Amino acid sequence: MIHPDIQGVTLIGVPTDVGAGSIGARMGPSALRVAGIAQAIRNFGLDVRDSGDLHGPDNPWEPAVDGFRHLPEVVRWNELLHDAVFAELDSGRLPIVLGGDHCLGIGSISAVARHCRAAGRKLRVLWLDAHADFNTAALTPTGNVHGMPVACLCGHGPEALTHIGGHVPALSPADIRQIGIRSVDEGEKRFVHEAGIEVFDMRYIDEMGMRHTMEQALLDLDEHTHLHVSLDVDFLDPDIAPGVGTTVRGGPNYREAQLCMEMIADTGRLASLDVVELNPALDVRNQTAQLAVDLIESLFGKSTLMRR
Ligand SMILES: [Mn+2]
Repeated sequence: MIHPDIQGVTLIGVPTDVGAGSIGARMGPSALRVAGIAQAIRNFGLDVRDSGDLHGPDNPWEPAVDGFRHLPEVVRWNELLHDAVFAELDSGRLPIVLGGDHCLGIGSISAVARHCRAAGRKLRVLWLDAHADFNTAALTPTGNVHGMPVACLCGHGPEALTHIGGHVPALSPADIRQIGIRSVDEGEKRFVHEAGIEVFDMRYIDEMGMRHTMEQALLDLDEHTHLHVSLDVDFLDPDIAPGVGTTVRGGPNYREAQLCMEMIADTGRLASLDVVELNPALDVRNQTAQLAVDLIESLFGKSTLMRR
């Protein structure tokens, strides 16, 4: 089940990997389309519009400058995405961002936050990821901006990125729940704690189970809450999701991932979604894209429940 106010769903392809450490995520939108994402959502009786791909700058594949790789290109793609996501939300539709790498979370979620401020909605962001993505130019070992979107959204980053959406910070750490985290740089770890982001790492999921984890992450949602899911495909265990540039062992397995999605669906508050970091060049027979579509079906309310 999605948010009851939603008029329809719009797919926004963002074929870029300017923020990533490997190339290939630019093919993510095509792979998700080939895996049948539009029809899968149409099967719920929803009006689905594929708005095609955004057109931004090429990936120059240069080393970092002042701690950032490809900053002008990252800024441009995120400005384009911000405008596209905001327009869809403004017309009452649920945008699905087909990434592209996770730097796109900046443009997408800054637009969601702006929409929520204008509409007087509360916002809850679920960041499903193996990484905290809370690096800064000073902390990052690589300069790849896909490791920085949460920091940028919380106001820590270059002005050209933190100001997208017109409000700094775009997001309060209190609005974010991170789930599945298992690879965080040392300095980044300290910074996440200082910021006060609530993190459900893999140790927590191992000890408490996915059910309890999701109950905690979804606590205090009400009818005015806009729920945004930012799904980095590296959230999933690489055994089931090999098509990612930054795989980390020990992620949620198939059933845990399904339960995670089903419990989000049960809230009936989903109102926007990013699917990012899918890298078809590293995939095996498009299985990771197919898995992503499978999980999105659960996110939209497909259930294996046999109970009445
Ligand atoms: Mn990520």
